[in-house]
Amino acid sequence: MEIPREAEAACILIVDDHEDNVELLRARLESWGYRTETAGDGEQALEQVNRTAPDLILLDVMMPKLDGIEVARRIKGNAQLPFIPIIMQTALDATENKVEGLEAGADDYITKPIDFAELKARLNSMLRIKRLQEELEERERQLLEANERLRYMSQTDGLTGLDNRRHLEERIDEMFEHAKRLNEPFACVMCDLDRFKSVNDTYGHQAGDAVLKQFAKILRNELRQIDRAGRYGGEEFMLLLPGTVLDAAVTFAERVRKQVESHTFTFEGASICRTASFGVSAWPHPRVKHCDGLVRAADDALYVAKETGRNRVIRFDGDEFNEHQAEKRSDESRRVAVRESVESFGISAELGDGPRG
Ligand code: GH3
Ligand code: MG
Ligand code: MG
Repeated sequence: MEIPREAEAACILIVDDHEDNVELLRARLESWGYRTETAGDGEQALEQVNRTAPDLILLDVMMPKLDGIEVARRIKGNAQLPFIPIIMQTALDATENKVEGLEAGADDYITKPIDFAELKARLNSMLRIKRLQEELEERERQLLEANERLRYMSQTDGLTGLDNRRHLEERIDEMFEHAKRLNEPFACVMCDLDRFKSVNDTYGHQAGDAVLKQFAKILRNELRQIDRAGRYGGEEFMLLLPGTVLDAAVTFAERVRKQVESHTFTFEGASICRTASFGVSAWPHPRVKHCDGLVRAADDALYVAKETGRNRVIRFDGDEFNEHQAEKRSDESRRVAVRESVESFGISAELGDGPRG
């Protein structure tokens, strides 16, 4: 007899308590090219299935101790197992057995005495279904993998592997809401590499990229598992520290600052030293009402760090921050006063812009 294509390597487990039946089936199945395994009772069948799952089970219903119905129920109830088609062997007149067997999870049945042509057709059809099922599972797995890759790419900065800005913004909203709900502190650190443009100008853009990657690695090493770090813009990074008060966030930023200061960035044999500036804010704080305010506060503090010499950590609403803000305000009011006095002499501010027609 010709070997069915889909059955070439299929292994069929024959379960029957009558040795003669087992031998008869085994001889026939092997003559069709199938591999076979055998079990003389339900328990043995379960053991064998758990050891190596066959491609199909030809299962007798009437067996002492554990009958075929129970064996089918246990196999189909075991989520660890792959899909194994079960064909029940039932007596011709046992309609009840057939219904019970199908309900227990059997996929098909064949009546005894077995008609071998029918058995062959049923085996073929069940093995075809199994193959389709496996193809479907494989496609589903590939789809899940592709989705996971897409999700990762849409949330990650390609250069540094940290969160990208869009993802950071989603994160910070969630984390801030979470902190408020639990009434737990939440800190935000903005940091920016100092004079980074000169890295590109001196060593080239690729060296700049290498510095950004190494900088991200320093951040990653310093962060706890629950913290998040992301690339906010070109050479500007944002760190989110849940459960962290302002003092602790400043200490943390200071530690990172020192790490960066003492680190030698390398690129193709060149050693590059750089520093970074940090602005730190935290909630709860009387002047930080919402998430945007938290980010703005850290950003304002970073601005002050840059203005006051770089390679510094500035805390929002700290003495240095407030002094600088006060200076800025008095500069601004001086400028306004000068403009007003100029205007009071009837000279327009645009006067100097060009000749009058
Ligand atoms: P400051 O201390 O004021 O921050 O000075 P800076 O030079 O770091 O800042 P500036 O904003 O003047 O320049 C930032 C530079 O960062 C300019 C831009 O070309 C560079 N940059 C931004 N993104 C990337 C990147 O992905 N790779 C590289 N190599 N350079 C980048
Ligand atoms: Mg910079
Ligand atoms: Mg910048």
